Amino acid sequence: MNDIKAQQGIVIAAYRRYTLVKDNTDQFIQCQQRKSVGQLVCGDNVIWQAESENSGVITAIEERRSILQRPDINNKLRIIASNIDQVFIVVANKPALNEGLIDRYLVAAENSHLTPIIVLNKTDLCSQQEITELKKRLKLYQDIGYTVIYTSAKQEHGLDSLKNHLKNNNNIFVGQSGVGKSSLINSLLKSDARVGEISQATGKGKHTTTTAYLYFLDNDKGQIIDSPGVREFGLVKLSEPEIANGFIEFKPYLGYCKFRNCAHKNEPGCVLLNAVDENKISKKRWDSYQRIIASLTETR
Ligand SMILES: Nc1nc2c(ncn2[C@@H]2O[C@H](COP(=O)(O)OP(=O)(O)OP(=O)(O)O)[C@@H](O)[C@H]2O)c(=O)[nH]1
Ligand SMILES: [Mg+2]
Ligand SMILES: [Zn+2]
Repeated sequence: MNDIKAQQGIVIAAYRRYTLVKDNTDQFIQCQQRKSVGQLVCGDNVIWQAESENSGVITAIEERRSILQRPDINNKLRIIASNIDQVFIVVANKPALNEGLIDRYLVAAENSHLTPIIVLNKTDLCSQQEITELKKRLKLYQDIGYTVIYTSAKQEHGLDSLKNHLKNNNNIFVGQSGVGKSSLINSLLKSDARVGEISQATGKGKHTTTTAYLYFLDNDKGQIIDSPGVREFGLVKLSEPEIANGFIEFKPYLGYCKFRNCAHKNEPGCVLLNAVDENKISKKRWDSYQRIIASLTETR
């Protein structure tokens, strides 16, 4: 009789045909799953039973401490990863920095109670003037209270600072395709995650990483999930108040408008509009908030 006792494991990657699980002794096991288990995602803690030396069957998922979700092409919400603490929003000058995308990730992270950190990668590709310009744009986020880290995966710059924020935490790298998420992980861990070229024609990434994959930091405790790049990050199923809450610098003002149901458009006594007028809230972020609210009504 095989050893069929229940064991714990963590989902490294959930593929279409099987799920890769790492057990407590650092062995990798290809698992099928009981139907009742439901959708498995990278980072899930699972209970499984051995079937042969390196295959098994997953019988249960332990409760998820946190999740990061995003809508798929059919606008259906999908969980990208579970049991994470921090979301590293990786950006670059190529593909171009897009504050709208950063803001959407920030809203998603805040609403999932995850700590976002912004990483500007590929600093080696920037001229001094470009760096100054990018730092100015990202200072907006530092002023609000977010951490911004500057890295070059290619020249291995900024990796110590990145590592300091990664250690002892469960982390996920997100961002547009081609910004260098997998390259950063390779530089950090000396791993061999697949890295792809940027399309010469469009200047965009080629969606090289297709499935989220969990890596472990060598000595320090900590995990990093590499996730597939996106073109856009939609935010379905968040309400207007949830979106406002995702703009953390709005928080001191929320609930103080003259009208309880203030839409913050042109109502008298709107403390948010007032704060924008007084430059206490950046006009750039305010416009971004309005664009997200407008996009909600478009998709509904
Ligand atoms: N010059 C330079 N190139 C980089 C750097 N980081 C990544 N690249 C290059 O950018 C391209 C895309 O890198 P990837 O690591 O595949 O990007 P990704 O974010 O994982 O992309 P997806 O998996 O498609 O989401 C590759 O050609 C890398 O060699 C960097 O710091 N400097
Ligand atoms: Mg990748
Ligand atoms: Zn208002």
